[in-house]
Amino acid sequence: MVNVSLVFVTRNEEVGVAEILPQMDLSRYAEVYAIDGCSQDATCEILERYGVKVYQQSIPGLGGATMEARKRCKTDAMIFFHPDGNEDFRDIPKFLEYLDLGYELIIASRMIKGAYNEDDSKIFKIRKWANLCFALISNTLFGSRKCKVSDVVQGFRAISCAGYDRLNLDQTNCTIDYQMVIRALKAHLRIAEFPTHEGHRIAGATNFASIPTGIAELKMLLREIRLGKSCLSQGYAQTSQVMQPSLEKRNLL
Ligand SMILES: Nc1nc2c(ncn2[C@@H]2O[C@H](COP(=O)(O)OP(=O)(O)OP(=O)(O)O)[C@@H](O)[C@H]2O)c(=O)[nH]1
Ligand SMILES: [Mg+2]
Repeated sequence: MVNVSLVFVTRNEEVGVAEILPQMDLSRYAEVYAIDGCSQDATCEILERYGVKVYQQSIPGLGGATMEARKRCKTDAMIFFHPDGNEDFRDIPKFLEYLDLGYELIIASRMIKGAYNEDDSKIFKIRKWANLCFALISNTLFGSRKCKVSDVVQGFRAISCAGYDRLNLDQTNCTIDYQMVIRALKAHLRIAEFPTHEGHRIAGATNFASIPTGIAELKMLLREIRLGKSCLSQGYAQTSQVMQPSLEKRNLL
């Protein structure tokens, strides 16, 4: 069985953490820790009360948090969980199943059959459509018929440390998740997705307003097009392109 770390990623999420943590079974993970972005509220105290070790990130931003998570990780893989209500903690064990099957990047998708996206209740699904456009572009440019990702900006995901290290990720801001997907496609990591239901933020406000986030994603995408595969760590070429099973087959649970 793969040794896995569960990583909480938090910035001022005291209400979400207080509501979600008591419902979680943390005993299934080899390590559990949080990467915090200088929370001004009681987030860190609540996490520590439930036995979760909290590290402050040395580089600001969501990408900085991801890099800190990798730096702190002593296991084979990391599952990223954001305890603000958007993500269903009951889906976390599904990542373990896929990691044990040898997948290197696993994403809880809000875009595939059986999933629910917060925008699904709206007539104009602006955020969903924008994210589907980003997915279409990266799949067309870097994916293949059998190796595609439907939810490229979803942070609720798991990645093997070996896979992560091949990607040389360098975005310190909110574009880290999309960059991870693009480079995973470039490097032919073994990718799987399963459907998830997106919930509502329990309290507080988003850290990522749509328009500046969209512009940042676009800039990062253009840079990735320019860089091609030169950005990957040496050794990526040895990785074989692994056939991805169909979405139905990948929906194991
Ligand atoms: N450690 C760390 N966590 C962050 C940072 N920015 C955001 N987060 C956390 O990352 C997660 C995602 O941020 P959100 O603001 O919820 O982004 P979002 O899910 O697109 O927005 P909502 O739909 O409003 O929830 C949350 O758990 C935040 O607390 C940061 O700079 N450092
Ligand atoms: Mg959120």
